Amino acid sequence: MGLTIAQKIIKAHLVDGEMIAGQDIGIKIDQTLTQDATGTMAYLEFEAMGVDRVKTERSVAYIDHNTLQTGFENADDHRFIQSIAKKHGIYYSRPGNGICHQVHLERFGKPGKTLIGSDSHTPTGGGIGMLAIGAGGMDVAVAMGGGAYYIPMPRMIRVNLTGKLSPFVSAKDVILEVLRILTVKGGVGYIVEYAGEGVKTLSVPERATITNMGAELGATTSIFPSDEITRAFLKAQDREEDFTELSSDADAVYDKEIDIDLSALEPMAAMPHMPDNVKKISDIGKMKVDQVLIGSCTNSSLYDMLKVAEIFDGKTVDPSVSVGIAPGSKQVFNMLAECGALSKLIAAGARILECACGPCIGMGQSPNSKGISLRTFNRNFEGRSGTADAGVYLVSPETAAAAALTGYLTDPRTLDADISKITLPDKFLINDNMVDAPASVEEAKDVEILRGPNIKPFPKTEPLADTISAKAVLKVGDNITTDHIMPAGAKILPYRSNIPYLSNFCFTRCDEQFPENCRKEGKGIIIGGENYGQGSSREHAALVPLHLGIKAVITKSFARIHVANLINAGIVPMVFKNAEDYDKITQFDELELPNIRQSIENGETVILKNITTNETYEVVPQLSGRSKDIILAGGLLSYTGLSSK
Ligand code: MIC
Ligand code: SF4
Repeated sequence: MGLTIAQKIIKAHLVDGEMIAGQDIGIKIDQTLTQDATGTMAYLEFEAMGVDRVKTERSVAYIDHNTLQTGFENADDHRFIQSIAKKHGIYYSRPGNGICHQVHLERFGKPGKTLIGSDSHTPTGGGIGMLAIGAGGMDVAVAMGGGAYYIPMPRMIRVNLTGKLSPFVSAKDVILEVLRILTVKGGVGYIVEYAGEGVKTLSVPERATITNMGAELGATTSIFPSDEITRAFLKAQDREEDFTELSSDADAVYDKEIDIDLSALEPMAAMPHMPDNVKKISDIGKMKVDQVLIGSCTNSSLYDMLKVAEIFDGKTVDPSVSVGIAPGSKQVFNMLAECGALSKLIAAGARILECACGPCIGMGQSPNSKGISLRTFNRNFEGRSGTADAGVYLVSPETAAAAALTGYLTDPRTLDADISKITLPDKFLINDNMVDAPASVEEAKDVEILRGPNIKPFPKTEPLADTISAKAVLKVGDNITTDHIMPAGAKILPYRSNIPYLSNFCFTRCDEQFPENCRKEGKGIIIGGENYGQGSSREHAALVPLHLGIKAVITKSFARIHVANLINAGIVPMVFKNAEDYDKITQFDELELPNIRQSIENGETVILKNITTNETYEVVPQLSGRSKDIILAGGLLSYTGLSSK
């Protein structure tokens, strides 16, 4: 039987398990990336492992999330990461060099290699045929130390692309269409592979937009073939030697297939407050827009920026709209400046932001009250923009630019600009002077780790108790995101290295009293609906509940990275055997999980007693061989003998 592209890469990296869908496999990791908001924790964990030098082919630490620096905290964290990178063999991409995924695609990603990153949009690398997966910080730390990365062997979805995108219809519209079809939970347990004639009509930055936002499907990752277009991109990045051709076998078997005719697509938007709430711009109709933001790891390539510059050329942005633009990397920014496109953006009245995540993670540029914000980003979760009642629409750069000029949601096909002549350069501007190489093994001994007062130890874990008795301190509905669990934004993000402080904000978007209730009770169980924990890879969404005494999370289903983070933190993830039992539990019911330890040891379902109502339900631990042992030990660090106790 033939293999898909992803299966070929997995096969070449398999170190544990068998490639049987749903069963745990361990794969060797060639490259890792971290960003600063998850990086401090990942490096504290790496330090705890006592490994001198990373064992990967390439590990890169990026600074791109926490660049607002409203106090000493972030600058201290940057210095910590810089020093630890230097000491342990990790390349360090300085603040100002750009968003991790954009820079990694440009300068480091390689077709056929494996990459895990402590950020859910790591699949951007799939745009050049890399098996690039988002993971929790602890998993990245283990991979840096040479350990395998464990995932359930994914199933495969094939997206057959035919035709060619029409002018002003964009790669963003392709992924919005996939989201419309599959929804935010449709990709859980799958790798999405793009195939068909339409593939060769898409450039690498366009492919990367699609694999990037594939994260919103809940998929393990997304991947494109590596072909002549990939070769041309790598050659233009002066690294043709990194190219390998990759395609699926003609008789490869997929579990699901979707057909998309690129020629039939229209400009679309994901409406508030979910990336799969997708409608055609023409169906949404006329709508006043208050803010337009162009950038983020989804749509900040040179290609995207050049299109916007062309649309803006000689025009002025509407007086009622605030327009912000953040190029994705220093390479993009620099090239925009050199070719004069930056001047067109400035002249039109755009507010040029630093090349970083910025407003995508709520670091500034919050919209006005009840404001309508059009963004080229990938997430529009409620409140993520920093304005609780704002409505965020996710759109292509073309659609964003059109609204910037008219002040209204506008079908970009009505614009009188010609963007068809824009192509990628044969040669990108190569200047890696913002990437610091690590110290040599000899010099590394003398590198001092610079630790600011913002860095606090991570919470203590304990081996799993025989029986858990605790109240249902919180009950939430479907599609709870990690932004609900552990919000980000300018006020909170600087404290990513300070779990005790962060705990004051845990779940407050759902229940203001949550931290208080947990502290009062000292322990608790969370009850959730479908797709609990979707979105970010932030392990803080597990570490902070752990700090607040959460012992178990019982839901209808989980998102992939979050369930792994819960296990790593020693919190037991379980799903209701009968989904209707979810309805029978009320907040503050007294619950008990008798003999949970033994049931997990024996691989049995667990009994959940509702002491308040005198009912009994069955719940199924989301654990396999290795993760069972991790939970019994009280989390990954205890399992590897490295607990902070
Ligand atoms: C995000 O887009 O939510 C983030 C911020 O990039 C996160 C990581 C984080 O929470 O630090 C992600 O997507 O993993
Ligand atoms: Fe940064 Fe936004 Fe991309 Fe997350 S989604 S990595 S915050 S740009």
